[in-house]
Amino acid sequence: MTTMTLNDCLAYLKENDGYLLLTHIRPDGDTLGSAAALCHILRRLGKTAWLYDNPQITATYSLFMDPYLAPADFVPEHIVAVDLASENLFPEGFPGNGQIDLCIDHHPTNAQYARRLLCDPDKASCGEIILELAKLAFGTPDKTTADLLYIAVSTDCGCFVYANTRADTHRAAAELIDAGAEYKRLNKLLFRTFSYSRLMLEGMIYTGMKRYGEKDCVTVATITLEMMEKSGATEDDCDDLASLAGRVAGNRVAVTIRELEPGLCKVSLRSGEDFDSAAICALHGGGGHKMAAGCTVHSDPDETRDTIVWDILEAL
Ligand SMILES: [Mn+2]
Repeated sequence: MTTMTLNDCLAYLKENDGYLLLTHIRPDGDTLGSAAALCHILRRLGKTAWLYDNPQITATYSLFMDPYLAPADFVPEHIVAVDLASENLFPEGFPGNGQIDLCIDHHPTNAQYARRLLCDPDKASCGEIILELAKLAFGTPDKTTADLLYIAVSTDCGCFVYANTRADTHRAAAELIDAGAEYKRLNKLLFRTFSYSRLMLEGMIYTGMKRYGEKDCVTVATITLEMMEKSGATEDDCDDLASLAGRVAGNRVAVTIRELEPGLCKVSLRSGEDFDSAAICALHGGGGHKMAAGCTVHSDPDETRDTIVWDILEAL
């Protein structure tokens, strides 16, 4: 494995041709926007480049990705993984034994599975690394690059509110807006538009929230199979449900219980730094980080709630 600088990386991309760009499983705005922007940049450099046709691209993003999706008969010469931290995150249908020539990533946990690696863990999004490449290649990104990279940068920091947001993240966004990114249209589409089913499901989740402990500091949100069916929600509508319970003012521990099948529930915990969510989940064979952890419990949602809430109240 060779570690690359931006200059090395651009030289490598200019030297070769026939690129297939990989996005990760359950693709988000960063992997898709970054890979599509890189694809566009490579084409501007006169190269043949396509995105692997990731079967899990959701409706919101497919419009932007369509011009770049590889035809079935494309035979790549070089494979580049984008925002893809380890081999178990390869997209559905991609052979796991494929040799990856280059990986461009921002995860500090990158598993160094590719022959060459350009990784900058100080960046909030992979899009910010691709922006640097675009600037190195052309001085300034064109409008298409700017739109695609705005999707990447803004989604990975939750529209500039997640803890990974830095001054540099805002600076990158400002550069993209200066380069013509349609940020108003994209913000509306990406952050202020939801499917009707998602909103119905959220309504049911809020209605069913329960609170426990001193000053009601433990909030429990439950998503049952019945709620999924009634709302018409699919997996695409279930992004970030674990953050809803934590929105309640005064909350210290947010518990989200999702019924996966009858008698089996997935539990997600979110807390501040003053509570060890991972320790609670470890009691049930799960784990994670202090402020975000998860486990699965073999019982129905009500019983799962009673068990987990008991454990949390004991620990508080
Ligand atoms: Mn990312």
